[in-house]
Amino acid sequence: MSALARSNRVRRTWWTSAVDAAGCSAYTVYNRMMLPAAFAGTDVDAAHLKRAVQVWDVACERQVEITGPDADTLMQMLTPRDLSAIKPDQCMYVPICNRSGGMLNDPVAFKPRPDTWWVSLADGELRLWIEGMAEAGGYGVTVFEADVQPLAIQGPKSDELAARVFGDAVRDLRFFRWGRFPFRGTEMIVSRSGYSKQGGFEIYVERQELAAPLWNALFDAGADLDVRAGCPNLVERIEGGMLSYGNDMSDVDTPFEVGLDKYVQRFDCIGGAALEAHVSDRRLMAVEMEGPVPVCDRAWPITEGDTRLGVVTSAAWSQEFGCGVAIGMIDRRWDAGTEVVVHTQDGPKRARLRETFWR
Ligand code: THG
Repeated sequence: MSALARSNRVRRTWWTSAVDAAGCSAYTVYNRMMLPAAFAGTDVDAAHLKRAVQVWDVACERQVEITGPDADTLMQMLTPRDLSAIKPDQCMYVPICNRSGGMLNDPVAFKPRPDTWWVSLADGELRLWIEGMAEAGGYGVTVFEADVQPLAIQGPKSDELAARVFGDAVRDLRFFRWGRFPFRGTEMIVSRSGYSKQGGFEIYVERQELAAPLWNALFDAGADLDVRAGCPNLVERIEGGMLSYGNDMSDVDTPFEVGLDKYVQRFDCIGGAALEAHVSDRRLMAVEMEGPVPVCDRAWPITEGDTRLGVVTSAAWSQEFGCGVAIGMIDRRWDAGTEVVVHTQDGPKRARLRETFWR
């Protein structure tokens, strides 16, 4: 396999040198930025993530800052999720839809200050959409990409590691809550969140000069916890049913089709009328496959007999569960338990539709 060509256009993060030095073996590009994709290999990385603790350079989760007196009003126009009862220390997973109800992004959002939102983007062009909507609607806001780079701590030993660096109070953070915790005479925003089901935190680093000290502090404090550099893990995230924008959904899919129906709570937003009228005939499901599972770099058709009933959008081999784990977009007429065939670039694989993901 050939290497990723680097250039100025593919932005480095504050930790790219450290990530290279830690043995990153593959990168992908996310929001025009370097995102580590593997270290020792997806399987070894997954097993380590499930037993120890990892530090992830997720600076590519860019923060779009919306600030000004109309920030709340604009933010509520952008999502069908009801934001009115958000607590000051709460993070929210918010589907963002276009006028047809199609998914434009699935960010995490929170308010670091009153009148200010940070929208923590998945891969896409959402900043331009938000800037355009703010401009067209005459909202009293400023919209820009903030100079913030998140670093994640993920894995079962995350609490221990975070407590050693930020103090024991960080253990009391609840899921999807954030707080400010001391580091080197300043404070950092830390939330209990992250793109794995192993538990952990995300640190929103706001100053480049603190990036290397934080990285080093985590590795110094966690040596006996077997802390390693890691990254969002393909196998673990599919086992847990965590969706990847651009892979498992795009702007042709509505929140109802990608399992985010519970976040469609109001229709007085962009795309609301389309969502209210929408009748969907397909949905994302878990798909269990026989191996070996090749790299899923294209949609794989799923058939039952002569009928095509959907596509697999992400897949990997799970050592833990001893099967191929996959996410598919499936016609609603087919139920869990159906035996199907998945047509990969390496040939057909037997598979079965499942109601639930693996964790
Ligand atoms: N953290 C932050 N920003 C992000 C991501 C993140 N931006 C990009 C990408 N990840 C956005 N996508 C997701 C997808 C899933 C979740 C978070 C962001 C997630 N899901 C929880 C789950 O599936 O268990 C449920 C969350 C909820 O129900 O509220 O955490 O990871 N900062």
